[in-house]
Amino acid sequence: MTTIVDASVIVSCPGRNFVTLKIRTDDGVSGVGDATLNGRELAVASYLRDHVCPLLIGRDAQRIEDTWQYLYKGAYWRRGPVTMAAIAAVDTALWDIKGKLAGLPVYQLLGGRSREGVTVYGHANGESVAEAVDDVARLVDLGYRAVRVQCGIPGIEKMYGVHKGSTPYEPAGAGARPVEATWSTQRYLTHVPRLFEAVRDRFGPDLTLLHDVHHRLTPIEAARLGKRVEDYALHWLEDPVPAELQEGFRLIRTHTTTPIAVGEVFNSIWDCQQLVAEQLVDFVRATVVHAGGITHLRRIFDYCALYHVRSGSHGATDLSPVCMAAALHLDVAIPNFGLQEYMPHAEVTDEVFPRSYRFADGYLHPGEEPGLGVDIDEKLAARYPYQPAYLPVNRLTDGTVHSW
Ligand code: GCO
Ligand code: MG
Repeated sequence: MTTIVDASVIVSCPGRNFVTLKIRTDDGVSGVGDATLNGRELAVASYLRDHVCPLLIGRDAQRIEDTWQYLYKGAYWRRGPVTMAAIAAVDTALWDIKGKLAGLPVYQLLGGRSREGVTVYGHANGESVAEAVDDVARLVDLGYRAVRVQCGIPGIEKMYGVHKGSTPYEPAGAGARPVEATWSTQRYLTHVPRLFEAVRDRFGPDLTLLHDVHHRLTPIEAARLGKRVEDYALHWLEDPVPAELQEGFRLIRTHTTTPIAVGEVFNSIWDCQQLVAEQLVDFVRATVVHAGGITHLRRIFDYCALYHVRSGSHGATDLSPVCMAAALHLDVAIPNFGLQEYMPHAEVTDEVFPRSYRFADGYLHPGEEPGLGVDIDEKLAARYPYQPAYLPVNRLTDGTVHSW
């Protein structure tokens, strides 16, 4: 038996806030897990420190499934982003430890490779359609095979997904309160088809294109948008509507053949149970940190496979390199992988999280190191203390709060 002797939570802000769990064993082997929940980081840190870490001491580090069940069923209060991020961190760290003890990269423990590399999509954006089209060219030159495209909408300030400069896009703003943005569905629906017409004109039919609606439409509005962009053959239209009402997607499905991706905010299999069983979506975007770790995410994707639904995991910069490493081991192993989002982290983030995964020719590769191939430099992390930061709040022009 390999006994857990220590579990500590590291909250740091190298470029942005991250919560990282480190578990140590009596064998001297340690593992890391990501527990970052953008804008609510300290809630997960407390859940771990105050309620989970003390329970881990003395447990067998090799019993991953049993520990998952112990934390999920044992809490009595099931699901929810805070609980599931905390369980995810423990689960991820235990897979890392198991890999190191076995001397194998985690993907080997998951059944081995199903593909040579993990196809990723990058983010292109611009204030205008012309700027966004040029940004697509930049990504194509970097070797990306799939590109998500967002652009500014005339009359809408601070549009989601659009930013200036070469630093990675970061929606969370530093400060004690969220910034506020405004929204107009009418303007958005008129403009987006022009963007994709221009992108297809310049790049032709072969480039894989995606777009993120970021939960802002109603089902019938989303159906209209999906229909309008059918000729531009999007690989997926992401989060067209907020997904609490799973049956709402029936309306979208009835009207359009544009594929739908959903689920970056999902934290359990139950969030997509109906969406998948009724084949109302094509890609599920749940990821390791927010959906209960490798153990639960694999369960979600296995379930998806029964219904022709593929993975399309979230990979924004608020998921730490620990989460990305874990996602890549799963991506490379599962039979129904679809696509992986990739937003490179800031240099300072990569310094704090030394990692073996690498980008080449449009693919990410998890690397061959035992475990996940990622760690946290705790001394360096301590130089970047937590800074309050929130995701924006969105309002209609009359002041009504709208989904951001
Ligand atoms: C994406 C996401 C992000 C989220 C962010 C929230 O598709 O990458 O929508 O941009 O807004 O991860 O924390
Ligand atoms: Mg998204």
